[in-house]
Amino acid sequence: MSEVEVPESHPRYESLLTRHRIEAGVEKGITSKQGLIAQGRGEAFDYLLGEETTDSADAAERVAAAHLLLADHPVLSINGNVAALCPGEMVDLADAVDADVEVNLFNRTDERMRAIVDHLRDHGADEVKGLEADGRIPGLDHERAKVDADGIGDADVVLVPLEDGDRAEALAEMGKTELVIDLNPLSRSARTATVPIVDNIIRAVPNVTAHARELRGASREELEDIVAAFDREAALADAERAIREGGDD
Ligand code: PTJ
Repeated sequence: MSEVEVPESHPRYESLLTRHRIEAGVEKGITSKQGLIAQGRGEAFDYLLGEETTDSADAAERVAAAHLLLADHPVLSINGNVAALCPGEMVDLADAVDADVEVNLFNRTDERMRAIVDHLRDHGADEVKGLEADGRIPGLDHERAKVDADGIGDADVVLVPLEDGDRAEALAEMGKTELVIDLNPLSRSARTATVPIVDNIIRAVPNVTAHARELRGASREELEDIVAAFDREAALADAERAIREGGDD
């Protein structure tokens, strides 16, 4: 038995663990109630994908790692679902690519902001951005637009997992390279991303970190070649095909 009262050999172990973490996140005041709905939506797509990282998602995760390594100022954006599902893994990725982490909420309240910052510190983060909120994303209403001017405001590459479509679009319009993790290949977030990663965040983040560690010795030219070879339309089409056909071939 582990964190959840189900043996790891259970065929739906990962899915049950994910649900448990989101539920615990709501109880701790980290995750919003809407986060439960978002989780249910994601879970349905993951079920259709066979709850596995497809070859195409793995390739996108490698491209995301290359972008993060090439970036001048990479920032990992953290919302209430991300904080509940993989806080330590996000901190580990930030270490691997020398990125900032910033809490950025759709349903922003001071209590949730502080709870998430503390939760990330408990999982090893030194500095967590987001409380300053002295920058704005143009074109969004007040609360959702708040960012740190020296965080997401200044970033050239942003990882935005489980984002709502409006804000993903607004960030893309600011000219930022957007790496999106979203199990729905038809979502606006995935469709506006420079690199759409159609995979469960629980699998995706540790895999981006593993790729980043493996690519750390690569030259700038090699990383640029990896980035240039990526075809986002093909990645989205692969994901949609995998969902319709029930996982990888
Ligand atoms: O914490 P907050 O206030 O910032 O709110 C965060 C949520 C997630 C509630 C908010 O951003 C929201 O409402 O998002 P949406 O519009 O429901 O979109 C979430 C997307 O993430 C959907 O397309 C889901 O399919 C996808 N998703 C859900 N769980 C996962 C996921 N993708 C990858 N891994 C998951 N575990």
